[in-house]
Order: sequence, then structure tokens, then C-alpha cells
Amino acid sequence: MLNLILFGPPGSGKGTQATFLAERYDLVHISTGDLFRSEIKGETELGTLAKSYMNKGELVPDEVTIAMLRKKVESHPEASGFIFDGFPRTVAQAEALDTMLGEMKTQIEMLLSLSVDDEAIVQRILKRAETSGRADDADEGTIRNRINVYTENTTPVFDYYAEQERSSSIDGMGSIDDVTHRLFAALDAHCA
Ligand code: B4P
Repeated sequence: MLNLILFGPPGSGKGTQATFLAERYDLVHISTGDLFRSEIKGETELGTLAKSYMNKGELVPDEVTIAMLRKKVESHPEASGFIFDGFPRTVAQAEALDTMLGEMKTQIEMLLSLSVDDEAIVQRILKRAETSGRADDADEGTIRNRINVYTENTTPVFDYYAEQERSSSIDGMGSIDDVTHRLFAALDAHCA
């Protein structure tokens, strides 16, 4: 199995690039952000809870996020690998993911982290807000809070996998195409 984490600040291109990686390497793409948005759309209890955090740019509590992720992974027993997009976002989530994959006799092969300047992030997300209808995209204060939450709660996940020599930093600036080619090159070199 090839299991990857696509990592990076909000708006760094995780969702955009995960689609290309999933197709090229035949991976099941799991985005916790998309899963929460689907729960919100369905007006479920989980959706109502998630919305109260997401609209402020805060993280949804670990317990809830981990349970949802586990359910999704278990619904794909046929998978030849997974690409986790937007998960893990805390060290507790990373530990839970490692335990879950360990039970399946597999592990994370690589964490690919997209680096993008804060100002480019704000511009990308504000542009997306024109069409996304997402409350967490529309307000610059909320976007900056998401960046702060990433810096404080999520960047330790990069170090967690770096200690196991599995983290790799990729330049996320430039065109979508440029970034895709950098990701493919890094993975191909790793898997060669
Ligand atoms: P996500 O859905 O993961 O939101 P995101 O970080 O904004 O998405 P992403 O990074 O994938 O966006 P992309 O760059 O593709 O999370 C939303 C919220 O859900 C979180 O704030 C949190 O509340 C909650 N949540 C999710 N997972 C959680 C977890 N594990 N634990 C707790 N809470 C969790 O797209 C950005 C825009 O940039 C797009 O418009 C795209 O077209 C554009 N773009 C991409 N690449 C570009 C490039 N190279 N140049 C120019 N534009 C580019």
C-alpha cells in the first residue's frame, strides 16, 4: 500500500493537488474538510457541530474527526493506498492515524508539505470565496485565524513525521501545473 499525507496551510493547494496524486498513483482520496462539508450540507448532527468550529476557522475536536476518518478508511477495504488531505492536523490525530494503519499492517510512506507565503494564501482563498460560498473563505480575519491555528496546532505534525524521516517540503508557489510536477518528481524519486 502507498499511503500519503498531503500537508500544508489552508489554501496551499492540498485539495487541488490531492486529486492529481490520487489519479496518478491509484489512491483513495480522503479530505476531512470535504467530509465535514458534506455533513453540513446533509444537516446532520456532526455537520452542525463541525460548522460551529469551521466558520470561525477553528479545528473540529480530535475525537470527532478521528472517528469520522476511521469510518471512511474502513469503508474502502479494496484500496491500494490512501491520500490523506487535511488530516492529520494535530499530533493526536497523527498518532491515531499511525495506530489505525498499524492495525491494517501498513503505514504512512511520506508526508508531502506544500509551502506557500501567507499573503498568497490570503489572496487564493479570497479568490475562491467568490465562488465557494464557504463562510470560512469570505472573511480575511477568519482566514488569518486559520493560518494561526495551522502554525500553532498543525505544524508540529510535520516535525512528528520528520523525526521518522518521512516529511518532505515542496515549494507550493507558482502555477498549479508547476506544483503538480514538483510533487510527482518528489514521489517518483522516493519510490524509485
Ligand atoms: P479544508 O477543507 O482542508 O480547507 P483548506 O485548508 O482551505 O483546503 P485546501 O488547502 O485543500 O484548499 P486548496 O489549497 O486546494 O479545511 C477546512 C476546515 O475544516 C478547517 O479550517 C477545519 O475547521 C476543518 N477541518 C478539516 N480537516 C480537519 C481536521 N483534520 N481536524 C480538525 N478540523 C478539520 O484550494 C485553495 C484555492 O487556491 C483554490 O481556489 C485553488 O484553486 C487555489 N489554488 C490551488 N493551488 C494554486 C496555485 N498553485 N496557484 C493559484 N491558486 C491555487
